[in-house]
Amino acid sequence: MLSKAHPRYESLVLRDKIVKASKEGLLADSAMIAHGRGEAFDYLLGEKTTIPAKRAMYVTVALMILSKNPVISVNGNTTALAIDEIIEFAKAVDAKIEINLFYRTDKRVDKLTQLYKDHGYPEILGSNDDDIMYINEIKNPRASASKTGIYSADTILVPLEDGDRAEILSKSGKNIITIDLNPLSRTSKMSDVSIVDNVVRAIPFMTKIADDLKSQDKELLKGMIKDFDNKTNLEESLNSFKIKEDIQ
Ligand code: PTJ
Repeated sequence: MLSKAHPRYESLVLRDKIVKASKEGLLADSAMIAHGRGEAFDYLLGEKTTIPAKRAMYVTVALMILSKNPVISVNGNTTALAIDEIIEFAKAVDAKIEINLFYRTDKRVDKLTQLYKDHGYPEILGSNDDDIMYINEIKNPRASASKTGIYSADTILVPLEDGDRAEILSKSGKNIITIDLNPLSRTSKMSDVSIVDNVVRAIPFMTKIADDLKSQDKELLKGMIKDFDNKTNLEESLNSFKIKEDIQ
């Protein structure tokens, strides 16, 4: 049993979630490596949501509200860390959720599909029964997508992504948004909007602001999107990292 008094309590809770999900067969073999990398970046970020991350999140929510068919792509890690928060956010912005795995196996897809059902979300896309198409006609699992979901989406939020699929998606002409703690990753560089933050902080923050933005004038939301420059914002995100600190 973890003690709340432990100085690294929050971080240990997330580790526990990942370990449990791994034992249940929900995760890719390399999921813990990905999580550890994220932890290291988050540590250097002070485990806080930065101003550039918030700016990117406002633009994300605006984009999702204005989109015709916004989709949230989920994998093993994102699900393990924030399944309920993702479902809540999808409802807040009227987006679909699709399982899209880098290391796709039928067994993992079935388990994840069942988990979303158990959490009150039976309409999950990307399951094994779904109508699978291929983005840009690339016949590899990284390009696979549900016909009514990612394949026909105009905006896709792909948290915690690998660079290859982000690249395939970004070439498809859709708006690609990522949440990745690594501002130097290929995914962060390839995306139209990159949120350099932990998914466990970013998703609930976006749910919180969705209500406010939904009541705003559409022209205001369009203006926010137009004024946003991902490269500049990524540079600002990179400058938020504490690479140098006094040892006390
Ligand atoms: O479930 P699958 O089969 O789709 O596989 C998922 C993983 C994550 C294993 C796969 O996509 C992968 O190997 O990803 P990468 O290339 O390791 O990239 C993951 C990125 O997410 C890295 O840049 C990490 O820094 C970042 N990351 C890790 N944990 C978090 C995170 N970003 C935001 N929040 C986190 N909690």
